[in-house]
Amino acid sequence: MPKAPTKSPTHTEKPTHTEKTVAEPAFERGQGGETHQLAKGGTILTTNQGIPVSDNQNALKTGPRGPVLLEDFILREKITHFDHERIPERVVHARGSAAHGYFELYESLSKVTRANFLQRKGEKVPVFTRFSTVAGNKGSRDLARDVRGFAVKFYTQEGNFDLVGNNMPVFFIQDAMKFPDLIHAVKPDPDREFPQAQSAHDTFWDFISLTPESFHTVMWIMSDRAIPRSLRLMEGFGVHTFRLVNEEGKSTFAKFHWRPKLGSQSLVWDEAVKVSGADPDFHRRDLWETIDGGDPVEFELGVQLFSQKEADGFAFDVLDPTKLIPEELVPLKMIGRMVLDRNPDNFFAETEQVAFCVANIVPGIDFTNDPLMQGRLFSYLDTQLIRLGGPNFHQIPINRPKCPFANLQRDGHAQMLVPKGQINYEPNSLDPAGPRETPKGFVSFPQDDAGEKLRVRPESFADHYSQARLFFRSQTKPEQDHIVGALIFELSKVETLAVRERVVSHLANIDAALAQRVASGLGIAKISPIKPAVTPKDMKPSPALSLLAKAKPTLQGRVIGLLVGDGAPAALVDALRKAGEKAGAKVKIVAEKIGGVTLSDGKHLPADFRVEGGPSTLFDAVAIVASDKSAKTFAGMGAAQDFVRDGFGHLKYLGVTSNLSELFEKSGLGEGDMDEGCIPLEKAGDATTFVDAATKGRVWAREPKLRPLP
Ligand code: HDE
Repeated sequence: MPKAPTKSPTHTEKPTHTEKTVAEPAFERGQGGETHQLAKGGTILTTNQGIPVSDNQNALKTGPRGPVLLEDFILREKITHFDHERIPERVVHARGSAAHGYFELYESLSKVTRANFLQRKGEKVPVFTRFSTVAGNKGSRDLARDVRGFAVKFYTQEGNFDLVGNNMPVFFIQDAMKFPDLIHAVKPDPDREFPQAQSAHDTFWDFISLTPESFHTVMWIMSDRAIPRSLRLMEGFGVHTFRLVNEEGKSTFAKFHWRPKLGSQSLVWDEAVKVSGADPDFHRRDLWETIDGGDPVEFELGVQLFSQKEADGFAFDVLDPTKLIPEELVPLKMIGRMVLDRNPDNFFAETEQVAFCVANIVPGIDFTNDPLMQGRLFSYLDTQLIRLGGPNFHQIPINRPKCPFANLQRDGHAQMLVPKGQINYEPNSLDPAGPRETPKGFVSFPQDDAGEKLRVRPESFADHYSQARLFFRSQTKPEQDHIVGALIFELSKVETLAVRERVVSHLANIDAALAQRVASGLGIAKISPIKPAVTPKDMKPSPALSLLAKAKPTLQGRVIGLLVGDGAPAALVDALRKAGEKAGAKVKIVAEKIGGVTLSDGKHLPADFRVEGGPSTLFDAVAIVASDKSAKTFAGMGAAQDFVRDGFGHLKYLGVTSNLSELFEKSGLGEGDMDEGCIPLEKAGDATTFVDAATKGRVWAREPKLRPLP
């Protein structure tokens, strides 16, 4: 007997991609056939050919239990489109998150560049910015130890300028020829397709150990810069030396820097590992929710400007992408700000289809001979052709210039425009109004580059260790410890002893004590020397390279987690929330149940997280507020114990009511462990003491006791 169709109501999303509205009422139909009339003017669901669909629940069959008919063009169209929903993910930087916004200029840069968007103080141009990890696939976790991409598309009046940078100012290699090797080495092994989104494995370190030029960037990825707290709280760099060219054709070199308005902040490694489990979308969610909540994300754009003469006097080559220019040598001049204030409407259409290209520059900005940059000039357009299927991807809304554009290129896969007329060539006399060259157009800087055809590395690129040493020695003690810890962690995952040993030998050229400590952590007794091509030099430490040296006390844009128990003192919870919000933080409530808690005044407090799903790793500072009864409940809950243990272990400021000693003991923390980062919460007034202390970020003095290093 055929079964009667079940009656279950469905909620179909109102499609936004069709705009077919008709005067007659539209219906929403449940799987069981019941209909709900939509509001007047509601959208009618159609096929891609515009044919109204009368049933979006059931395929066409011969009888209720009969076979599905091939004739069902509605089903076939829907499934076919679905089957083709994916495009190849980016071969690197596959996982990304992006936002719209604008760039606003602080003052005219007309002295150094004729770039139209850099002429008039206060002028704004739209931008689209995509942040990414490099090694992991599209679905990998956000908190992998990795470089972060920082790519900005400026939609200027004279075309798109893409500043396709990273959150580190240097790169692993000096020549584009090595890029596929570097990426093959770090990506999952070709036979087993793991490890995913990690550098802690043999192939990566094998390549590194044979590539001394990579050691400066290795110092950066072993530092906390590789595990940022948020995409909003990290720096960005254009990496290569660019050329700015003014109206008179005079050239000035430029390095681009992005600085987050709220300061930089990173996680500690154990925290990053746990965040990866607690919330693999930690960065993506943070960016989305911040903007969605109405808080714009802001970065300042700075430039280091210098002449050819100055460049000639530096101890390194400005064309070498493994070198940075210390800010103490060429100061940073802030020229504008970028405000990201709108989330994408559609992830695929915008974040996935955006096509950045190093070759997208505008009149007044030019390339240099950095061999890595030159290779990139080829790669990005090439990769878009495979990813986006043909040469017309510039017509996709997110890639389309916002200024007029016109030429005589025609046809090609997925042509979206309908060019009119007979004339598709130039010169022509038949279409005098058609597009023509202009003397104001892009002109390449007339650099005299004549030379022999050679496959060589310049001598001036040969010093591989001095800047690695500069970076390491410019870090504060906790930051140096983290580099040591990261190297020991990563190399302990390398199975081949010879690779571990080779890396340590390179480290000895950077800093003898660093190498000793790592060797000791790995149980390597003897470090064999590797002779450097150029003896490393001691450079004056650059405090600008340290995150902690520059950190300003603040909770702006940070998140405080309050673990609140039933019956907890209402006045204290309220005071904590107010003090946190006054300091610019978001305050999230964590409770035993997602339904929330009842406070001492009998009022109900809704929760943002159940404690299992809201571990302290998700917050910048945490407080635990309990009644005597709920303190007992927490003491018996593994998740509450972890909340305390990790909060303490990740060096956070902890606000605690006096009844929590049993919970602390169960978390492995006794009276003797309490330090200046554990702030007693007795009365409402203590909330400010806790919040003021928490602006300092972390209790660094706690770390050596918790994670002793050689
Ligand atoms: Fe990229 N890089 N890259 N890269 N890169 C790509 O382009 C490449 C390099 C960077 O959010 C790819 O559209 C080569 C340095 C970012 O969409 C590809 C070389 C820097 C993004 C490519 C480099 C970057 C990419 C993959 C060495 C920092 C993501 C998909 C010669 C200055 C952009 C794509 C986005 C993406 C090639 C080195 C930054 C394959 C050949 C150095 C931020 O074209």
